[in-house]
Amino acid sequence: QSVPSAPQVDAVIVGAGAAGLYQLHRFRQLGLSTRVFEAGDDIGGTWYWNRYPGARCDIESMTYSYTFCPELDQEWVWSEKYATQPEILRYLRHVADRFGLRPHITLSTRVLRAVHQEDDGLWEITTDTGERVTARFLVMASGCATVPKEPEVPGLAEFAGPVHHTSRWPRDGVELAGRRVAVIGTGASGVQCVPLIARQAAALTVFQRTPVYALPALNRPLTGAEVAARKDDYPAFRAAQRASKGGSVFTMPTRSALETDERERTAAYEHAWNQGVLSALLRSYTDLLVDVDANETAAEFVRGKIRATVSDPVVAEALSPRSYPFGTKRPCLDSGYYETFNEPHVTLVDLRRDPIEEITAKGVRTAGQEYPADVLVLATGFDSMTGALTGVDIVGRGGVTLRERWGAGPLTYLGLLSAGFPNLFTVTGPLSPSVLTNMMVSIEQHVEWITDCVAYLRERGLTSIEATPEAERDWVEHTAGTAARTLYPATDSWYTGANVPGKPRGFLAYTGGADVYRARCDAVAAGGYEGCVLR
Ligand code: NA7
Repeated sequence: QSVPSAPQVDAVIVGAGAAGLYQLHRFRQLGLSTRVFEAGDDIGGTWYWNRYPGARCDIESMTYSYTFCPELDQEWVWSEKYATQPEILRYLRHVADRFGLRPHITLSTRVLRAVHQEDDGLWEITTDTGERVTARFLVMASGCATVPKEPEVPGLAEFAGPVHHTSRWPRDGVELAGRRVAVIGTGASGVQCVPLIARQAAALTVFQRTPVYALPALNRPLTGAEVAARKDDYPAFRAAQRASKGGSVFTMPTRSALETDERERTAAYEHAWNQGVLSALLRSYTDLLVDVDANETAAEFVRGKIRATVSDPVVAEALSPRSYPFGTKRPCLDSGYYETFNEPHVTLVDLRRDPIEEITAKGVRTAGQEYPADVLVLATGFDSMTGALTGVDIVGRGGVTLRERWGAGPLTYLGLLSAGFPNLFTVTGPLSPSVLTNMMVSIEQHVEWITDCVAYLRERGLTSIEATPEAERDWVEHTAGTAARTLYPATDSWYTGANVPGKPRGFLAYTGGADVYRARCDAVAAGGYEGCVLR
């Protein structure tokens, strides 16, 4: 069988979440024939899969939404300060319908393999339904928290009752009423589901390895007046978001925590706490993410709040993070998380004192005792940022896979391109700032850069772009050097790959700020794609 020299489509996009949908829209506007493959049986990505009780975005709804379409901003009405998973999924479905995207999306189809063909420069993409498609451009819009991670404990298969990872929650829900439920993991997903599970379960045992810093969400319905006010101001607000350091509009700090006296500092933290906004506390002072002593003032403030909320001092202490600085692991927004541990039917197991030995048919057995359970919930996170990329057999120049090339850690130029993989783009890829920002704004920035790049090539009759190994190496070094000036890299977290055993260790995001990063990406484009070979 001969290999076709003209692609069957101009572009293939992997994933129909917020990134894939917007990329499809922009490619269609550019006139590219495009196919999207989505493993789920509906669109939505993160907001399709994560339907556990309490799943909610922790960036405000009127901020965490697409910024590109003023009409969309005017017609869509968010109901709460923080949108639930079902509401965000409804929004993404509305976007797909509004922009006529569905006919180009193939659902329930996972891309298994993508091979760059040396002779014609096309990508040949193979799916789990046996389809083969050739495309000039391949865009991985496969998300940063896509591949679920199970706990590394023996016996999971022995458990007699249902086991559900939070990101694979059954559509029809899980029968929790009257059941004894065990939750393993206390990251964002654990913190969100624990209070809701506690309301239904007869008994709830929460297995915590590392405590989180959780701040109050202070979620509430939005009033008509505030929705109207934001809608009036949306164009300016959206522009400010795009120009901002993290995709949200905030006043940035100007003072050092250590140069502020304690009373004033506590008042500032109290004010930040009462905003119910994820990053408010971290934005109180300039030095919280670069100076351990400065950070400790904020960390201790949060611990004080935990002590004031949790009535049993031993439980309060177990819930208080001490092993890492505040904000170096992603903080959480909570709605009643700490209060839940005051309930008589809720038990916290501190795995640092009493580690899990195995899962048995009847429950979870630690070194100290066996905790019986009828339902097991795994809120144990993801192989974040690289898992969805290295999980596909992406074969570049010389038959080298992305997995092999990234064996010691991801190598990207701007988080967008990787040397040896011509015409492969990664939306919110590793070594971009995306996971430290409002993801929607980072997605849009990447999609627009990719779209402009493809337009640039087509206008000039070029067919390929590829990062040079030198430009890539400089970017990898620059991101590592930038991270090394912060407190981030020293903390074990999914930001560093430390949550997955055997995963290479390194800070996986760019810490220099989305504004600085955007300027750099724009400059690269304006300079005719510096650091890339165009053919
Ligand atoms: P996270 O933030 O990675 O949290 C996972 C949690 O599961 C965390 O508390 C882990 O403890 C715990 N965990 C993982 N493996 C184990 C084992 N083997 N034993 C015990 N406990 C374990 O995932 P989330 O889903 O909560 O949130 C992911 C992000 O998605 C979130 O930050 C948002 O940006 C969206 P550890 O801290 O590793 O000791």
